[in-house]
Amino acid sequence: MSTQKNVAAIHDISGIGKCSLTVALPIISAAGITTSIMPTAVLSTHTGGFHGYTYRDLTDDMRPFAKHWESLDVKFDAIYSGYLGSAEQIDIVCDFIDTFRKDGCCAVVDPAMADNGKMYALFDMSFAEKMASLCAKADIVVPNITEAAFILGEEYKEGPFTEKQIEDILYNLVDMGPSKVVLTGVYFDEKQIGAATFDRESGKISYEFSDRIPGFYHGTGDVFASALLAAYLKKEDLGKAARIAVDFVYGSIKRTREAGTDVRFGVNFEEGLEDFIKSLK
Ligand code: PXL
Repeated sequence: MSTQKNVAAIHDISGIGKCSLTVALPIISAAGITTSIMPTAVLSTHTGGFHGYTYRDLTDDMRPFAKHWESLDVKFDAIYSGYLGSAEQIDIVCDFIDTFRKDGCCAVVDPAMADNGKMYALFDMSFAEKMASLCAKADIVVPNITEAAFILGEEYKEGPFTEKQIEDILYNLVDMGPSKVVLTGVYFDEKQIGAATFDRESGKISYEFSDRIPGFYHGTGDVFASALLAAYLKKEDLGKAARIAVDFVYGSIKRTREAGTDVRFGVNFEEGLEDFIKSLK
């Protein structure tokens, strides 16, 4: 009998828009993994394209949450952080990792803060610098191309990319501290897009692509990182986990495009969960 794995997921809850905890929880649970959640904020919707959203900051609850969890002697196989609302929340997550990362627990940081060359609403470049300090502490970082550039203090460049450009980004990120990187939004031509993975220990780089569907689909970074983490905990192979996550995101975007729904409301990942579960077997 195998023991069920446990992930501590630290992200916001956006009531509408399918991102952060509202995708992390169903996807990681579907993989048969326990998810312990620490909400960083509660919003009526995410901040990408909606106006008039509510924002309840939960920074003051985060340290008491961690203290209580510590008293319960809980163990995590992974700590997974995503959208964080402030520099103080980044400090809290750094301390959380110091407290709970033991016995093979890996810290996975999705520096969810930017896309398409721009920081998300509510963030500035000083936030990117602070996020770089959390990435340095992580075991695995999962940035998109924009986040990677901002974390490295480099200028954002649009693709198509060369292999050399992507590999330089992977090497530079690993030099900051994490032993593994999964970079999303990688493309060498207009037909395909996907992820590049790099594992410092094995020195292995892998590329996992799918056909490119035009347009911008909100929340796909969170769907990708959640599927990647779940698959990595099951398969223990970064390249295979990225392959599964790329296919899951591709299917989610395809269904959403075919349905013609407003992309601010997120992608239809739910109807891909059955195949996702099968791919983990
Ligand atoms: O990871 C995307 C995301 C998550 N949470 C909130 C957001 C966004 C992107 O805009 O606004 C609140």
